[in-house]
Formats: sequence, structure tokens, C-alpha cells
Amino acid sequence: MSLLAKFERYPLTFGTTPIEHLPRLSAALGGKVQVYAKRDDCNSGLAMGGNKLRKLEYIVPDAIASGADTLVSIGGVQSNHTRMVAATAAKIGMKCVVIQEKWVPHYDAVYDRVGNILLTRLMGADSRLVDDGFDIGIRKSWEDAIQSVKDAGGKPYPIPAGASVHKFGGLGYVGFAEEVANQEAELGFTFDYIIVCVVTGSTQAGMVVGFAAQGRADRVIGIDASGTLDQTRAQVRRIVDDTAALVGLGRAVRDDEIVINPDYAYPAYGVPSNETNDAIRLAARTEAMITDPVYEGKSMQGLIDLTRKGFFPEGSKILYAHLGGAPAINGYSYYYKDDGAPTRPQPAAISEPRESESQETLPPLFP
Ligand code: 5PA
Repeated sequence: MSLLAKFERYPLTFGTTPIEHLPRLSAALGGKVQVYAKRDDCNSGLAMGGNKLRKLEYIVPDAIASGADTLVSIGGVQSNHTRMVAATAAKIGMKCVVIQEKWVPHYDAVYDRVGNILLTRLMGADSRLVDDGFDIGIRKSWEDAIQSVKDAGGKPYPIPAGASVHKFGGLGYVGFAEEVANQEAELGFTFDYIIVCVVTGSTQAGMVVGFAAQGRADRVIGIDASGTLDQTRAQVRRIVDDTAALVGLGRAVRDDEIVINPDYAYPAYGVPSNETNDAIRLAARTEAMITDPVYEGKSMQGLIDLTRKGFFPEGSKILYAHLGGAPAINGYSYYYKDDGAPTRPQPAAISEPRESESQETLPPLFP
């Protein structure tokens, strides 16, 4: 029986997300492992969807029951989470205030006008830009926003960054783990590893609890994109414990069941390295799968690098959790302005193929 049976869920997504085989990406990485993606980036018709909606499905019933009229949340300027809170507010007929902090040392002329923040404004949220820097913790700017709603006679419902330290924030991704198990039964095989980007923690924490119930939490490899590993790890640990108690997992999750790899967060949260950009290009050019420079590009970089280093035993089936986030790439257009031109950058994984049979059978990408 589902660990989530006793919790109310307000549907914001289409339901079970597809698992897609990525044969051209697998071949470009040498063909020794097979890569699949679980497409949580395609999970909803609400403002381009993504991981936050799985979490918000378990938070909305509480928001409605509280009698609130305004959802109040926080993120960076190009936050996917604040976009999803704005979408949820529009869909359930509430108002929305979102604080957008200056989390990212990235300067692009239209960074605060396109992508996520454009959609957030379009959906009618009161989006407030503030100068504070990156921090996944509880923020004064957010508390001030909650107070400002009260001062104006409204009833706020607070949702923390990434919906992560909300009491129900971990539930959605417990459901992800159960969904994967059901899909594996249909597919006739099981995945050996799950790759997931981690920043505020509740996505991985929920998965860890869900997969712990199946005895394989340590197969969830978190790829840190925060660059503040200790804080992120501590937050994942806390959410795992709270969520495990909430769903009645029935045992403590050990520290070694929480796996977070810090190697791909450089140079900073929200700033892609050359390797991140190469990873984004490779996924785009082999599978037309769009990843972003802040989150999924970094977990894709981790997947690619770990595969090339031989971290995954030959024959492994790897499930890449695609959590959404593509709208932010519009704020990073300068990196890709020469792509597609004769002098365009070549992703290392394509321009310097490793020896492999399957690599040789690939059609040329840049004839
Ligand atoms: C985000 C988060 P967690 O925060 O649950 O660890 O998820 C990381 C993550 N992928 C992974 C995408 C596309 C994400 O948007 N985004 C935050 C945001 O404000 O958008 C919470 C940081």
C-alpha cells in the first residue's frame, strides 16, 4: 500500500510521468550503460510544470483548509519554484506574493525579464525583487512579505524556498519512488541508479524515503547544485527524518543512504561551468531534451561525467530525474549565441568521442 494513502492530494499534474529511453545519449556516452529519463519536466499543463508541482499537490489542501487568500513564497530571480507557486495560486484562485532574491552572480540584460519571472508576472503574482544573496534557509525578506500581506488585511499561506522545509514538502517525491516501482513492474526491469539534482532538499529527501521503503535509497545519487553542500545535506537529512516519521516509514534512514555528490556545483549556484554547458548541448543534440544552466544541466553533467569515469558498472540502467527548469535558459542566452554557427562550440562528448561501437554508428551531428 502507498505510504501516501492517508494524505490528501490536490491534483495539479497529469499523473504518472513518462519514462523515456535515451538511446542516442546512451550511445554518445559509450553505450555501456543505458540512460532513461523520468520526465517530471512534462508533468503538467500549468505554466510548463516541473518538480514543485508534485510537492505542491500535498500542500494545497492545507492551504485551502487554512482559509488563506494569498500564497507567499521565495526564490531567486529565475526561480522555478516561485513560477510554480504563482501557477498554483492562479489555478486555485488565490493571490500570490513571491520574493525573488539576488541568488545568482549572473548578469544578462534580460535576466530579470524573461523565462520564469516573465511567466510569474504573467500569471498575476506580485513578484518582488530584493538584493539579498543565496541562502536556502528561512529568510527575513520572506517573513517581511508574509507580514506585508497581513498588514494589508490578507491571510497569507507561507511556502518556504523550494517548498522544502514545509511539513508536507517531502511527500510528493515519496510518490515519485512508488511511481517508479510501478513503472518498473510494467517495463520488466529495475533501475540501478537514480540521478537527481539537489538544492533545497525535499525532492531528494522524498525520494530517499520512498526508495528506503523499497530498500534502495542509496541508489539515489543527489547531484548538488547549491554549492553550499553542508547546508543542503543537513536540510536533506532533516526532511528525510521528518518525512519518514510523517509517512510512518517505520525505521530510521541511515546517513549512508543519503548520497550527495558535490563535484558539479562549481563555479557557483546558478552559474554554469563549461562542462555544464557541454552537458546541456549534448542532451539537446542527442535527444532534444532541454536542461537548464542552474539545476538539470548540472545533474546532467554529473550523469555524463560519472558514466565516463566508469562509476556505473557496465550494463547499468540509470534513471535521470528530469525536474523541469528549462524556462531559465532564456536568461542565459549569451552562452549559446554562437551555437549552430560554423564556429559553434562543440560539446566535448560529441567532438571527442570515446571508442565505442555504438558511437561509430551515430549519424554525424555536425556534417
Ligand atoms: C530545483 C529547485 P530541491 O530544491 O527540491 O532540492 O530541487 C532542486 C531543483 N531542478 C532541481 C529544478 C528544475 C529546480 O527548480 N529550485 C528552487 C527554485 O527556487 O526554483 C528551489 C530552488
